[in-house]
Amino acid sequence: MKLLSTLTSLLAVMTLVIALPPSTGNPEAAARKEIKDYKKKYTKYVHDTLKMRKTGCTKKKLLVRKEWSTLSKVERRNYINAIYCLASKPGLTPSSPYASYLPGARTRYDDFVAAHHLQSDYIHNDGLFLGFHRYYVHLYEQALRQECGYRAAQPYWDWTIGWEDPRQTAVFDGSPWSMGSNGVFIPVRPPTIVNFGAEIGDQPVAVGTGGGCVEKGPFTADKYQIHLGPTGYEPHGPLDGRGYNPRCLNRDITLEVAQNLRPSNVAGLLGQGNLFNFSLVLDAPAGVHVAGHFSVAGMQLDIFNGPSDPIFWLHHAMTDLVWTVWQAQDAKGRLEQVWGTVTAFDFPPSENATLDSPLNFTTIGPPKRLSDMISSIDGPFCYIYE
Ligand SMILES: [Cu+2]
Repeated sequence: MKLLSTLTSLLAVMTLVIALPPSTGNPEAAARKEIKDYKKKYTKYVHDTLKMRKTGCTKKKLLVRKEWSTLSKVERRNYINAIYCLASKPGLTPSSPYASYLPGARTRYDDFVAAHHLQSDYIHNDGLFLGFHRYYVHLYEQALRQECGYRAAQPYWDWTIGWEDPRQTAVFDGSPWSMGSNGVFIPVRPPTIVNFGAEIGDQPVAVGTGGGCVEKGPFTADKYQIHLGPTGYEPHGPLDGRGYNPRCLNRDITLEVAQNLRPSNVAGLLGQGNLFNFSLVLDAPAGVHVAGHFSVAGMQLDIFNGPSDPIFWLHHAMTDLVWTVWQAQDAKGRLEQVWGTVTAFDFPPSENATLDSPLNFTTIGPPKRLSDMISSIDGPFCYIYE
């Protein structure tokens, strides 16, 4: 009898152990669960808000932005082909007032790089950053759809998948259905000197696992060329990176930096209580926005011309995802929050950002105000992250 009851309680303990979530003792698994809960609340918020809507952004009209690895091979090729299309069309910049300042911008794709280049000092490390980049990704998604026959939504790169080694992921594995591989490994080379701007100055960054032209997949030198830059790292291209400089796309996947893309970094970010703290954590040197760019490196080290690498759009869709999910945790309190000024690191010192602050999209879209950018399901926007 005693043995039986001991056995029973032993079994009960074992069941308890087995029933415990696998996250116990594993901070990254626990963080994944936290992110999932934040996303659940976001999805519910969107569906509850759109439930009664008859006009504007309705449930029917929602564009569903999906993670790259969840797309079928056909869906991924459709997206890649639309990028080729945009990169093969003549741009508007050569016949615009910006032509003499940015003579290197030739294609429709270059128009998007040029718009970012021209606005760079006003839309990074400040109160306009999130709003500008939300519309910027939207305009790109719209161009793919309206000018290149793409039917789906802008995909995103979930950084937390394969942060241990991004080279092994569906995004970077170099297959025809990836966003292209790492750059060719160049073993002996000095670290790249990045121009971080007035606040930080010029700094070397760690050498990664690539360094040369993208080696495999859809964006190798024979299939894809970039034209502008470098402007944000040494040595600069002609005319400070504004001249025509056709060349291969370069990458240098850096595993030390990808360490900052783990689930606990994202969960910590989503747990911030106000937009000021959220923005500081997002954009800290070890924050996920910087880490997304700097773990890919190559052209992702060039703050002016970073959109030259098509991975930029998947990274910024994910950056927008975290902002969107964060906003939805307390829509009433968070949608209208504004912080900071309208110049990068407030240099030169500028006025505070407000909901009336203007945003300029040069040749790719009409001017907007920050207030137009705060909701992903109002104004020009109607999308949901799956
Ligand atoms: Cu940017």
